[in-house]
Amino acid sequence: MTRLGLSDTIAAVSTAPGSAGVGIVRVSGPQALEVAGRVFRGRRAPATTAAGRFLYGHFLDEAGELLDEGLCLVFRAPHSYTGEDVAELQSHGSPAVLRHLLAAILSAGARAARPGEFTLRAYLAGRMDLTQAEAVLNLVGAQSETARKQATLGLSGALSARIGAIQDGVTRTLSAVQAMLDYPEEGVPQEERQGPLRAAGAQLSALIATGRAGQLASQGARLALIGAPNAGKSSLLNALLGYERSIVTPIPGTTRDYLEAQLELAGVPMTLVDTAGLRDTFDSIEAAGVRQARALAGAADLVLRLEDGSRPREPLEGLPQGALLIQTKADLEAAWHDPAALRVSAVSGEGLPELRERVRLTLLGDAGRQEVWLGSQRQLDAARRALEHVRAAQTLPDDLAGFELEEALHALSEISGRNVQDDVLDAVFSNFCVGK
Ligand SMILES: Nc1nc2c(ncn2[C@@H]2O[C@H](COP(=O)(O)OP(=O)(O)O)[C@@H](O)[C@H]2O)c(=O)[nH]1
Ligand SMILES: [Mg+2]
Repeated sequence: MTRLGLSDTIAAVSTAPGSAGVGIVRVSGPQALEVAGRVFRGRRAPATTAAGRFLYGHFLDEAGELLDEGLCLVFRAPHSYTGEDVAELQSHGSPAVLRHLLAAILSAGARAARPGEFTLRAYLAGRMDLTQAEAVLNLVGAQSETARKQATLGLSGALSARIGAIQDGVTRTLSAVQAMLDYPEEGVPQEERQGPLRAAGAQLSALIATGRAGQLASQGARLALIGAPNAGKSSLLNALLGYERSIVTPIPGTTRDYLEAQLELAGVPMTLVDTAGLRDTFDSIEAAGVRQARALAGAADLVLRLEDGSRPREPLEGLPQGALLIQTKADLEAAWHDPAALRVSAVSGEGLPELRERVRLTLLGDAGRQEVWLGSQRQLDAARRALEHVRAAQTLPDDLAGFELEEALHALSEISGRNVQDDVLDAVFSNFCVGK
């Protein structure tokens, strides 16, 4: 269904729902300027206006009644976002006006755009590849500085360039292998195949390592504070947030429910989860909280395991692997020493910068050192498949290696979208909102 319907003209409200100063209805397709002209009255008609100009005028509904005043921006193919003729109608950002204006445009001959259809058209017109289209999606949804930066890089084509370099290496090796099959007596040395393939494998591994970081940066990470009662969980939550979100008392078992707070930590949007202290208890409400805390620990991207540094240690059991050990109350005299523990104080603030840095390193790992990250699960899956084929090619005889290299190239070209089925496109673009 994706490739059909490209000859028609589509329209949608492109600004977010709700009231705003300005709202935009976008119209794209061969009839865009004519359709816009049927709902817009200005000094000239959009269809006779030069590309890159805007008109001031009035918007009218189907009955010819005044809807609003505003602007009509005129773009002509191929110099527009979609590569088609585009009219952008800017009215006041009133949901009522925009709804009516869109209805008027639809009865003037446009069809309602599907989610992501403007960007799909840009992709089909060759104005961007699939990594750039996905970067648009990530940019629109970016909730953190890191996510925004990565999306902007993706949009600039940096990820495509990185993939292209890997493709070049694999293609060169494939030609060498094929030449060897045609002229076996020439005997291309083994090293001529292994060197470039090792390089391609290393580049792919580095990119794959960024896949999780990319997802955490765009979707955010859940961080659970786990520990015995009075370990200082709620105090640490408040210290990281910079305000009193959670109740702190010297009475063990104060936090019986769990609570969440949002903050951006190390460029990643995080949900901090404060939980009930882990202990055996006869209080049925507190016991429910303890069960909940263990479940929250299991579901978190990272667990901070807090232990009171000023009291003798009591081991906590049943926590997920990979939890960060935090020794709290560093402003008091330490009752135990463990080189693995990070000492922090919610009172003096000591150790908090180190904690933030450790969280960043643990979640993003080496990805922090890579310039471009993979931007979607789809890209990650394809990169993993490409790596498998490259690795297989390293161990196989020439005729079979050639097949693996072709498969690797196929997977790589899926990332930039040179080689994808319609169902892949549908899956990508259906994640967009209408109007993008
Ligand atoms: N001196 C000191 N006391 C702390 C620190 N963090 C928490 N406390 C105290 O330890 C007690 C328990 O703290 P709380 O945050 O409620 O622990 P939770 O039960 O793990 O949530 C309270 O009396 C806090 O004032 C700290 O960094 N330094
Ligand atoms: Mg608490």
